[in-house]
Amino acid sequence: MSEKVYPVSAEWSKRAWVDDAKYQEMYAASVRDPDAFWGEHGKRIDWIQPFTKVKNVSYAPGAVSIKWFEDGVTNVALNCVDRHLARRADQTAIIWEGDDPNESKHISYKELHAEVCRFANVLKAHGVKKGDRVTIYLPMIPEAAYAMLACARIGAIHSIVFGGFSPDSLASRIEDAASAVVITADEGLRGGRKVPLKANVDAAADKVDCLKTVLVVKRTGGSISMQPGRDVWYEEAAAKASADCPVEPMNAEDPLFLLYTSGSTGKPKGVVHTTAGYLVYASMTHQYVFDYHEGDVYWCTADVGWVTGHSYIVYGPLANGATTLMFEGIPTYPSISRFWDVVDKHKVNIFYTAPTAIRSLMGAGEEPVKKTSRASLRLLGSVGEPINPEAWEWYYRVVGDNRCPIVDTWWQTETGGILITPLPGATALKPGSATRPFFGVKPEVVDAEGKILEGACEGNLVMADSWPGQMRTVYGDHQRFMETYFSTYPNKYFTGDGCRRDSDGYYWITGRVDDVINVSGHRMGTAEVESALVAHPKVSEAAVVGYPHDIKGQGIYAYVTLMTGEEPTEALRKELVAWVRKEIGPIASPDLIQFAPGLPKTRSGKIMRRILRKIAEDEFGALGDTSTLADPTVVNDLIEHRQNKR
Ligand code: 6R9
Repeated sequence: MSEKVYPVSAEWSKRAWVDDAKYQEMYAASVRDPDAFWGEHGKRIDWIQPFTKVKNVSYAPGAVSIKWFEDGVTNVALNCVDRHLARRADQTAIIWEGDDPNESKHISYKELHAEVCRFANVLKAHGVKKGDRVTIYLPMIPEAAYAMLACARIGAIHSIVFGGFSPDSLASRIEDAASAVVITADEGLRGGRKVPLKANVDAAADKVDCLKTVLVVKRTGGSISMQPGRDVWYEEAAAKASADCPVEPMNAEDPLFLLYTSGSTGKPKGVVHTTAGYLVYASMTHQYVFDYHEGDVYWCTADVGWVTGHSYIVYGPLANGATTLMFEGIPTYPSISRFWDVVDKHKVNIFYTAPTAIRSLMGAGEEPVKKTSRASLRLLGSVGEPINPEAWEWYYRVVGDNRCPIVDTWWQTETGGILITPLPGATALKPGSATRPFFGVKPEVVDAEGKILEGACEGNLVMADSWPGQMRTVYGDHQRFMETYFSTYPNKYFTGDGCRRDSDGYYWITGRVDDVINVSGHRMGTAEVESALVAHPKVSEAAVVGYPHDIKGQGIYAYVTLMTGEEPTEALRKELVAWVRKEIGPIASPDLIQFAPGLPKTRSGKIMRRILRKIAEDEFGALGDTSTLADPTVVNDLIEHRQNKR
């Protein structure tokens, strides 16, 4: 662990919204009296009917219920668009930077308003009403933001599916949400390559019954097939739609969106976020964590298919009247300097990306960074996985020229917004540490039995109380919500992460302690990859674990047992990798497949992943107790195979 500390500069503590004294004061107030604190900050958004109640939360076993501002009425699009028209109609809301560096555009708040209204009217014309679920499967084009805000405007619940997911993954999400409308594009464009989005929707549509309408945005003009009666060109429908659409009054606790995310067991679950608490929390964290001030140009490089794109490309920044940059492409196209070229082109002040991107750019050396100016940059951010101190130092020194603080923000799809993070004017930085809790956040470190650990310690990370951005339920399965997050440690929210707290009270996230792996900042349930593998006719059993990977953080390691008589060939290995890509999507591609004649199981038939993890990590000496295995010799076979492969 790094011992280095980077103190807050005098300039930063002066210019920022909060310095350390103010942080201490606000934090203390937020946990002493959450009702008073959030009652005040709840006013940062506009209300159609103000709330009179603030927090109404129970983490009680079997009766978990989370409500914030429950009698207030508002609308997210009203807050992200309409309320800015009086003061900033002509200010740029979204800077869109295309995959091709010659393509970009600025969308003002006034234009955003017209586009969102038009989109909302198209949805209405196709029968979408308040409470209906709309699936969005779009590339990183402005229409993605228009579609999200259009849903919010009319009270429909959006469910965005990342464009890298396969037709099967898309189909199961459409089905689970019982979504009648899908919004997609003919094709996406990333790094000069086309992504067959509409063709994927066609394949998914064959597997579901609920789908009635597919709205297709024209992006590349590539040839696709349109099914009459079902498929509609968005541009044609929009040409007939009015640029005026009233906002639907929404209760604070009406759902805003679903976002499917992987857990340790079963199918991905639909994380439900609601209207007001989510928006208050996303906008407040965006302002304080990134120290957003009027006129700043802010860029988060995530995809809107992930929660980071929801909260910190669209909702948080737009609620704050910010200028948010949306990037269609990838960091290495057309050259490895692309991020920094875009920073210079649009004079970006605040830049928020993932450790995996930093590590991969680090590999190409300093020159592609140093040849750009980056003089506009003031603040850097990191999210998605633990950032190793080497990558942190490189980001700080090479990208930030030793003058930009880095906010290492820890949070989850479930948390809606950032929970543990430095504030740039308040928090001395330690490379690799997400540092301290945001206002209203009460982290605790517990041991396996649930005992609360004090002072410097290491254990599992839980939250002792709720914050407004917390997820409310799993779509259609409140029982699963309670079991997943509130049963391991009664009366606490269990994050699934391990962490260390040092003697300064700083938190160091050590990674997942459950069967979730984090590949380049993307969450994958080992169970999902396993069920894809065993669906292959030649596979009898599979066990998947994570292992340390230089660039991705974690790679996917699959142990595969074949059906009797099948040969473990190189060709079959390739076939299985391609199979998983097809079943789930490229982000789930196994990095290593080890054919295993048998897997280490307990006498009751449970696979002992702890052992498989250690073997994948090459820690053969640290296997722990293997005496409960049904057949302990399996382990030696696995180690031998692993060693032969290196
Ligand atoms: C926002 C997002 C959540 C999991 C989380 C943790 C890991 C995210 C992190 C981090 C260490 C950080 N994680 N940020 N670990 N330091 N700054 O990524 O949401 O996709 O749901 O992933 O990612 O393990 O539990 P999500």
